[in-house]
Amino acid sequence: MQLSLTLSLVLLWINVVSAYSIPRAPAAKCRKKLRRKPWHTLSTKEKKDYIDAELCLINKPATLGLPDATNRFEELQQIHRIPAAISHNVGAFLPYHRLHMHAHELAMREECGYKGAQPYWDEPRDAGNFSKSIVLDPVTGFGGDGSGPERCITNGPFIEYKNGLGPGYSISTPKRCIHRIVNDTVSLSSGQAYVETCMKMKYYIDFWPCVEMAPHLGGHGGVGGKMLDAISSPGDPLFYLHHTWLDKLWWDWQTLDLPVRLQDISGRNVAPPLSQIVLPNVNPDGLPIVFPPLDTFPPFDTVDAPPGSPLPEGDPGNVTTLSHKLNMFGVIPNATIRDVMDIGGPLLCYEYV
Ligand SMILES: [Cu+2]
Repeated sequence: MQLSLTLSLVLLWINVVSAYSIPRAPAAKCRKKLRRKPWHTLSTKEKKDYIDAELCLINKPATLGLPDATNRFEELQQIHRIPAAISHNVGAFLPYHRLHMHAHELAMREECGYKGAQPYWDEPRDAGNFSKSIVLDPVTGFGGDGSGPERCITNGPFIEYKNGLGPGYSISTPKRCIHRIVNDTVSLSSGQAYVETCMKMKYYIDFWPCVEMAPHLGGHGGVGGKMLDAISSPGDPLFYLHHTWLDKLWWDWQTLDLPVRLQDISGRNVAPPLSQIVLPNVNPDGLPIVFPPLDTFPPFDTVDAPPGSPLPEGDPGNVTTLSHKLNMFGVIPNATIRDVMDIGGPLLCYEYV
């Protein structure tokens, strides 16, 4: 009696824990892939559903006890900030962000009743002309450019939202509006010519830095403000559309030689401090890269990882390998790079259409 009571209490506890704190384990097989589409092809209703789900995450209390994150949206931002020094300028850049996009998509679907997939911003359509993009539409999109000394957004569904995470690793008190400094010239780096340069790369060791430089900069710098914050940019919901597009670029490149590129991962796993990285001003094909004005970046003293930040785990040496661990800090189970190489695999189970 005593034993069976203890046993059933243990089972009850396991049920409670698995229902509330450990997200569902992925299916053993991918049966029905989620279809990720470009934003401009979504219906008005699909756009609204996505934005409503983002607002739902913003309005849901935090559950993980991560420092300074006050809601679910900020927990997803915080799991980008904490490991930012080991997920940028390193081989894990694309795998880490692939899993992060998946975590966001899953949170929307499982916690906010969203039925769709994570959309992406097809940036070459708007490169050089971000200010006119329908992504920034005040009614069906994410609101437009910022204005005034604080460069706060002045319209759109996120106008009321204030975020305290950033700049860089620092915290803002009081919290700040979502700020943007749209720059059409900087957005040129998301153009097709830059994408094609990267697509020509034979190995991941060249492909990853190519993408992290020009197309990656185009979205972050073309929107500017919060989006230009390498550490805290997931405080602007546009972050997820931008990085899902970069994920698509990686997948497009992988599919050019799938058997080889489902295995091809490399690159250093520790980067120099962000404030010491010197960026090239041309891409590998010699196309010019225009940077946003220096004073629009987060202050240098806020971008280097604070003491105690995580170090890479799972690689036998200083090179990124398939067994490299991707830490999601409880939002979803941790995974390895091996788990995210195939977007149609059992863990991720999506496709780009
Ligand atoms: Cu990032």
